[in-house]
Amino acid sequence: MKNVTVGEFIVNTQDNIPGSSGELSKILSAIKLASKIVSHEINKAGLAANIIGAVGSENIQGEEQQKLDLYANEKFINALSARGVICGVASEENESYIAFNNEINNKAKYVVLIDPLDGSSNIDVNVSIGTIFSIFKRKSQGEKPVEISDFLQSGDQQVAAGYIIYGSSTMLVYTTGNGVNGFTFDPGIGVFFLSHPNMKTPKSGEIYSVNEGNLNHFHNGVKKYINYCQSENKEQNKKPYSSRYIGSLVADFHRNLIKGGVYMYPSTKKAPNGKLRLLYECAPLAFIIEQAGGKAISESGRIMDIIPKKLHERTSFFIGSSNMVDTIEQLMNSED
Ligand code: AHM
Ligand code: MG
Repeated sequence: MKNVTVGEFIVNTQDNIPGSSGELSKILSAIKLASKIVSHEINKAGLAANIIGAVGSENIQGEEQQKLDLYANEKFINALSARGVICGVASEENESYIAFNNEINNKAKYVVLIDPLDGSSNIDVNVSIGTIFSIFKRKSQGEKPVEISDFLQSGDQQVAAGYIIYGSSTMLVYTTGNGVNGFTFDPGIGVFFLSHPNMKTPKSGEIYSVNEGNLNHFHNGVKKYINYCQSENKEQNKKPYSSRYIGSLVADFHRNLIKGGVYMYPSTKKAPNGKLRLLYECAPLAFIIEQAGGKAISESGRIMDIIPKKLHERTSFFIGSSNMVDTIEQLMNSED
């Protein structure tokens, strides 16, 4: 098979995107560029002491910011603004959205929401981390600065979404609503190649991923599901599932997408609305899993249906193989 680069793939599939005028391709290309720079920096983290560790500040959500969080944030935002193809960006690391308020960017149709470096508390211990992004069409009138309403859209309105995993290799996985494709970075020549075309997740899996330290505070339905995961049923040929939790959303999601499984971050006493953020963590991964044949829900329904009220809104989150998510939903409904 001919080696297809992500650049060639984007150009070749652009015609399948309704109303595409090349701008979306340029956004994906900006994300690709920033991800290479970030990947390079992450790989040096063990060698360059000045790039690991906390900055000493917290983001708006009270989380300690790592030096690489801020580095990645700057690289993605700079790459996205430079192409003149988006009018604004919202990031986990910034309290408010950023309007690229100039003549060229104000004419652009799209906004991007991004978690530049998710799972960054894992950087110092050499565990996989990731970037998650979501792309929407602006709703407000063009040629004016973007408004908050341009960002507060339900997951169903996404035009594209994806993630980059900085793992044993760096991969870019994205969807524009026509299936999911994965590209692996070849650091020798600095190019992403199509390695996982048309990704589909198994309907059922045998992996569950959850921070079981919080078990006592979970919804009764979730507790029952975890009990089910651990149980054995000879008649149904069910063995206990494997528990796998990295604590790095992109890495846990990526493994489960390929092998089949479910990732859960239920509401807890400490995080009554869940911990993860709807707009730049949950909704983009929900778009991807649905495109791969899986499902994503919160404790009250489908993730892609939620209309956000604020930029950094949190939600409970259950995502993965469709049969597994269905069972969780049934158990939660029966325990109301
Ligand atoms: P972050 O955006 O501050 O990195 O937090 C998100 C991370 C996810 O990657 C991960 O799945 C989760 O938080 C782990 O949380 P916990 O340590 O509570 O299990
Ligand atoms: Mg995050």
